Amino acid sequence: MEEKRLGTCMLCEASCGLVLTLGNGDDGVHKVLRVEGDRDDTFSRGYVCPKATAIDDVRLDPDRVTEPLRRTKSGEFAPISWNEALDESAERLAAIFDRHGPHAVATYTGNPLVHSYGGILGSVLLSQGIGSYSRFSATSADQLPQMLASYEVLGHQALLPVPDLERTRHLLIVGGNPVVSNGSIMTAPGMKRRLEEIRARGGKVVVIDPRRTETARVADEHHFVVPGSDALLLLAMIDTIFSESLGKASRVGQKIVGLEELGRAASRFSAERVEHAVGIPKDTIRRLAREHAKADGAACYARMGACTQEFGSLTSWLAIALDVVTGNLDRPGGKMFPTPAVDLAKLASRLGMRGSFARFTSRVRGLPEFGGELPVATLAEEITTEGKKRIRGFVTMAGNPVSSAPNGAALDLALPKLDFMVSVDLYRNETTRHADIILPPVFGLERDHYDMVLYAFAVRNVARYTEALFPPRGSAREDFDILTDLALRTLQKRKGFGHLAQKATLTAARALGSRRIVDLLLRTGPHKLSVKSLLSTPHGRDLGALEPRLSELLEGRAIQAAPAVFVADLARLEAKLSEATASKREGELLLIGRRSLRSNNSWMHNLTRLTRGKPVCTLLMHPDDASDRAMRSGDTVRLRSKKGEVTVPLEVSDEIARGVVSLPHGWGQQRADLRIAKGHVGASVNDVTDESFLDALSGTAAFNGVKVEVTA
Ligand SMILES: Nc1nc2c(c(=O)[nH]1)N[C@H]1C(S)=C(S)[C@@H](COP(=O)(O)OP(=O)(O)OC[C@H]3O[C@@H](n4cnc5c(=O)[nH]c(N)nc54)[C@H](O)[C@@H]3O)O[C@H]1N2
Ligand SMILES: Nc1nc2c(c(=O)[nH]1)N[C@H]1C(S)=C(S)[C@@H](COP(=O)(O)OP(=O)(O)OC[C@H]3O[C@@H](n4cnc5c(=O)[nH]c(N)nc54)[C@H](O)[C@@H]3O)O[C@H]1N2
Ligand code: SF4
Ligand SMILES: [Mo]
Repeated sequence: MEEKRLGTCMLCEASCGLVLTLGNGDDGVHKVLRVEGDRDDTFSRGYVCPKATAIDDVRLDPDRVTEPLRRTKSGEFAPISWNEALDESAERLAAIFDRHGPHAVATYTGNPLVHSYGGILGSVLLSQGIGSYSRFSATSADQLPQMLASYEVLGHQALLPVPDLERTRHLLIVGGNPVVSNGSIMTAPGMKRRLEEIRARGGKVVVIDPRRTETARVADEHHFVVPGSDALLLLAMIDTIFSESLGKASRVGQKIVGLEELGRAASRFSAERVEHAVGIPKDTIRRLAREHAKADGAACYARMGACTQEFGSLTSWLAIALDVVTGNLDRPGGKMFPTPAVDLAKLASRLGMRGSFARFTSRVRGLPEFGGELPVATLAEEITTEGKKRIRGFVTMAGNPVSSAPNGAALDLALPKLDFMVSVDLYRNETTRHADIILPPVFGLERDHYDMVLYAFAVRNVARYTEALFPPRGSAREDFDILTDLALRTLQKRKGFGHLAQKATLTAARALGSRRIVDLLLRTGPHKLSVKSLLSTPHGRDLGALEPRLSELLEGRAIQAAPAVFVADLARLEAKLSEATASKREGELLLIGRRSLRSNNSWMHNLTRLTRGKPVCTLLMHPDDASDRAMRSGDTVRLRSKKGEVTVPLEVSDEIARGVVSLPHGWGQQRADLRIAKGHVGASVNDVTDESFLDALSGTAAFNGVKVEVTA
């Protein structure tokens, strides 16, 4: 018998509503037989991408871990009971804490937990509860510079402004490919249609990217840019706005400090001066500035490519500054702040937790803390470098840093040096294969879903709650339950009688359970909703267009247009500008990343449905660069940096700028225990990226702009 049920896709940030046909397959297994977009969903309106069709394949993947596993002496994994697994993990972690102190146990939170309310709550409760001073996450391989920009400019790391996509007349996309990524820190299902709608109402979409991306192809204009030069471009645009008196900052309606200083700083980087380094002619830079300033609602959207590069923090700052100067911050059609039904940023504000930067630094390399976390680029050396505070115990949650951190190969070599490692994950991936114990979580349709984090970045105020459709496979448990249980047991096994507040918090959280916590957050949130009320509107609740709310969020603070840390970092940019005019080394190319619609970071490659067809992990190269090297599409080439080398197939195309090559991340599962993924062509780009090539200000990995050579 077949039945139709509603669900939410949690594979990326778009949060599409799904209509799922459940029934028994030919193999007799109860499963999802068909996945369709929910046309009645108030937000996604029927949109889905190919990944959604594979959502149940992950649940049923024969390689999925469904019982707790312990690594035996011979290196194989053998099933054990939950009680044994949790107790042993807690005991080993507690012993390391007691013996070596709070730096010696590290935690790493991976990307998928953002898509699970229980997971995100559980990971925060664990990292803070056990009292680790060595916290890491994918943030420092991703959006950290954007959070730092918000922290410095607006005084709160979680106040990330979002383009008002439904009303904007001018969207400048710098280093994002939303048609493929489906939008990031800009939750909006159906990105292609939404971009087309901007154009249909007479607006304009401009893309700045070293590759003519899928997004560039639906835009009005695309400009190739030299990787890592976006800060120069934005400074030159801001300079044009100041020098031609096009600014309208007063329209923001808030106290703004540092505007003059911003103008002075920008005046050092005129369009004439930077055009060569940026690769865009000065007249075009000026025109882009004028169009941005004059549009009736403009937004500068800067994302991954703008963050994970040498000047990620400067670029992220200038992307906000451009919208401040042109009076587009907090304005309909500009960049705005959603009012989510669970308003975590507001809650954090009330608790005085607006973020922090450089309160302390990492032991080995002195990289700055951000929001209590250290950059993942320094994780491997914190494990391998001797000293009292060396990391000896490690907890990973939904992460795969061997594949996702810069120079993951070094981490692959470092992890065996740990005294103990426990991982909460669906798979024995490149990272978790090093764990002593793996704890299996439920996945996707096995749990309730409410997008607690991503609705805070939605281009419309919306809410949708869907319930679990399947029981857990094997003995898998909710991330929330695993993480809070592990934290509590670890504290209980520590010597002495301390940590009373943490124990009380964890006990209370466990007693409530994640669903009741979300319910409480919904009830006390700005829209006064509840799980029950959301369940009565299964196609989602439209809570209206974004509304100006910056004054409420600033709580009396002024906007800092020219924060001192960024102004000081301009010296580094200045040095780069001088270097750019000097000639580069013979044969040198700049490596950038790429995402594919059918792939999700490092972990959906074990599914036949998504991976058949031509290989995705190819090195893109411009025809002129290829002919210089007498190379052709299909050749197997060697990609080499100062950190490592991989062998990958070449794809020659003029969609990539001359002097630039592109390889997607997350491939090269040869190291993992994944039968299908092992067989794919490709390699891990992070065997080539460099843990010392960073946005030096924030410590964020610079995946884009890595100097490489390509040989036959
Ligand atoms: N070179 C290069 N490197 C990059 C990037 C790049 O563009 N270029 N992108 C960076 C970015 S933006 C990110 S976000 C990171 C991602 O990097 P990570 O967050 O480190 O890793 P993922 O590849 O997302 O792997 C996630 C793991 O979580 C598991 N998982 C999935 N769902 C669940 C769940 O519900 N619970 C639990 N417990 N586990 C689950 C999966 O099985 C998988 O093993 O990579 C970064 N690395
Ligand atoms: N299908 C799919 N969707 C995903 C993911 C996935 O793996 N697959 N991952 C999810 C995650 S974790 C994230 S963080 C988001 C990321 O979402 P996006 O930021 O939209 O995704 P990317 O494809 O990484 O886009 C980065 C763009 O920056 C460009 N770029 C590289 N270097 C530079 C530079 O120096 N300057 C400029 N201007 N551009 C540059 C690249 O060519 C690329 O087009 O996507 C999410 N959605
Ligand atoms: S865009 Fe695709 S992966 Fe993302 S939520 Fe929608 S269906 Fe899922
Ligand atoms: Mo990400």
